[in-house]
Amino acid sequence: MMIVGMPNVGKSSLLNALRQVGVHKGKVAHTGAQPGVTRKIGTTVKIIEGDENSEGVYLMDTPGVFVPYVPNAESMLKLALCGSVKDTIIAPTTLADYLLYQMNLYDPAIYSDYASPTNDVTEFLNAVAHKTGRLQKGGIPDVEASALWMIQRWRNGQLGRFVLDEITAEILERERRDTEGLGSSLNQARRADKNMKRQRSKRSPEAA
Ligand SMILES: Nc1nc2c(ncn2[C@@H]2O[C@H](COP(=O)(O)OP(=O)(O)OP(=O)(O)O)[C@@H](O)[C@H]2O)c(=O)[nH]1
Ligand SMILES: [Mg+2]
Repeated sequence: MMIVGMPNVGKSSLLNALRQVGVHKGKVAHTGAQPGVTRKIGTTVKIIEGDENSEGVYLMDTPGVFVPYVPNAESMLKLALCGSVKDTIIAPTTLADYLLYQMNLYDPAIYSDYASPTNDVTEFLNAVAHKTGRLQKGGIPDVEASALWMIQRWRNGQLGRFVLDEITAEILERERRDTEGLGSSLNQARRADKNMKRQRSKRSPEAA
């Protein structure tokens, strides 16, 4: 079997856990709290012993593969907040702004140790910086470090445990329709690409 999925979702951890439970052996795959820890397809790892009737079950770990299209900016922010993309891709203050929006939807009281309820990310990060001593020379709040710290705390489950997606029957239906549409437009794009290549090779066969 092959284990595939988005970066940093726990594929290698799952492989290690299945091996531990199945054949009582220790960790073989590297794991870590950043995307891109696994860099290539691993060798097969036995997770169920064989017997006279079967050869057992083997598992292969793979590097995370990011979705080819992210439908909108908010989905990208959610993925980044969950650690699917490297933290250098989106500015920490932008991510913290989105986290603040989500925490406010859930319950502003979850950050009451660091800041008063607010919708203003600058005000929020300034308060966090002062509260946690993240200050630069001259007492200037280090908003970037404060943003990264808050994001990390949220990822560790220390700022409320809630789902970023709003899940209702209506939303699920819309999502299903959107992905269906995406599938057919992807197929259309592939067909158009194939046609173009065919036309081109007809015009200049030596280039094909
Ligand atoms: N809370 C929680 N954390 C988990 C779980 N499984 C894995 N993790 C953590 O999630 C992080 C990523 O785990 P990995 O197993 O390295 O994820 P991956 O999918 O192999 O990541 P890439 O190889 O980078 O694509 C690590 O910090 C794990 O400790 C889980 O079930 N619950
Ligand atoms: Mg991995």
